[in-house]
Order: sequence, then structure tokens, then C-alpha cells
Amino acid sequence: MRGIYLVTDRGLCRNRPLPDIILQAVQGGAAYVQLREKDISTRLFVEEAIAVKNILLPFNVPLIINDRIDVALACGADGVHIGQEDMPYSTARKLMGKNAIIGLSVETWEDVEAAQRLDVDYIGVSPVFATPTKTDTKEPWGLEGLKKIKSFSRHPLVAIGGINEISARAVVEAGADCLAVVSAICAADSPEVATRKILNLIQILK
Ligand code: TZP
Ligand code: MG
Repeated sequence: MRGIYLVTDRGLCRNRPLPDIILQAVQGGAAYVQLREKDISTRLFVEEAIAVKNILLPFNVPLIINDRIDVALACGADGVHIGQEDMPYSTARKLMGKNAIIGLSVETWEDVEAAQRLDVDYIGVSPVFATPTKTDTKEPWGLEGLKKIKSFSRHPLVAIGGINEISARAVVEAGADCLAVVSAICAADSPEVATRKILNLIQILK
């Protein structure tokens, strides 16, 4: 896992259609897209996921579905992202198959240790910084927490929470392999330019 990982939030798109925002982000170089829907019907979620899958196909960008294995299977997504209260990893793996990308959020040190025994494809370090986008989080890891996870974990690290043009560089320097971004892309005047700027910031580090 590396580069920019767009996580969607339709409420932050300023009344612009979500598929347009997603297309702009991948045109700006986003490497992964996670569809995250908390408030729409299953019917609409599946329809949207199929439409997004078709948008991403020519770019070879994997589609990852947040929480919902059923929606991921229904749309032929490339993977799922699960949290500590979602379906257990082993069940998700059985349902999704060995080639699927499965990411797991870690919110506590116990989560990080437990993830060590799982063949997840990445762990989502959540949140790195406190963020108004998601307020029901545990204590932010901060850059020190991220560094500690990097030195312990065998998994690629996807950092999430408060990542933007200002913080991106430090987050990569602290050990993030990949940056998950919500508001700094979804709410940007130009999601394409915003994605490219963050990508450029981290590419000069590699
Ligand atoms: N999980 C942990 S923080 C977060 C999620 C979905 C939201 C991150 O949003 P932003 O706007 O990139 O800070
Ligand atoms: Mg979840």
C-alpha cells in the first residue's frame, strides 16, 4: 500500500455528486478508493458501488467498501475495510476470498497486537489526529503513536485522521505507508488538485 487513499464522505462534497469527486481524485493520482456510506439504503449503496467500480476500472484503482461485506460482494469490489466492531477478520476473509484487500482499523495498542496474528493487507491507524470528520474515535495516536506502531507491526500502515497538505509530510516521515484522506479531498475546491498536491508532497520523500 502506498500513495493516497481516498475515503469518501458524501456530506463533505458540497452538493457535488460523489462519483465526480471520486473521478477527480483518481485523475489527481489517488491509488485507492474506499466507499464509506453510513446513511444510505443498501439498494443505493450497491448501485453506487457498481457505478464507482466502473469509474475506477480504466484507472486500475482498487475499490474498497467500508464495513459492508455484502455490498462488497454484490458489486465485485476489490476489498473491504473493517473496524473493531465489524465482522471479524477471519469471517471477512472467508467470504471475500484470498485475493481481496482487507484492511482493519486499529484504535488501541491491544488492537495493534491482535492484528499481528491476522493476515490483513494493511492496518488503518485511526485516528492519527483528532478530526471533525469523525468524532466518535478513541484517543488519537499522534505521530509518536504512529512511529511506535511502525516499529512493531508487520503490516503496511494506512494513516487516517487529519491528513492534509499541512500534515502529510510529517505523517509519512513518522512511518505511514499510505495516507487516507477524507475532507482535504472531498471538500476541496478541486479534489484533483488537492490530491495531486498531497501526492507530490509525499513523493519527494521517497
Ligand atoms: N476514521 C478515523 S478518522 C476518520 C475515519 C473515517 C475520518 C478522517 O477524516 P479527515 O477529514 O481526513 O480528517
Ligand atoms: Mg466500520
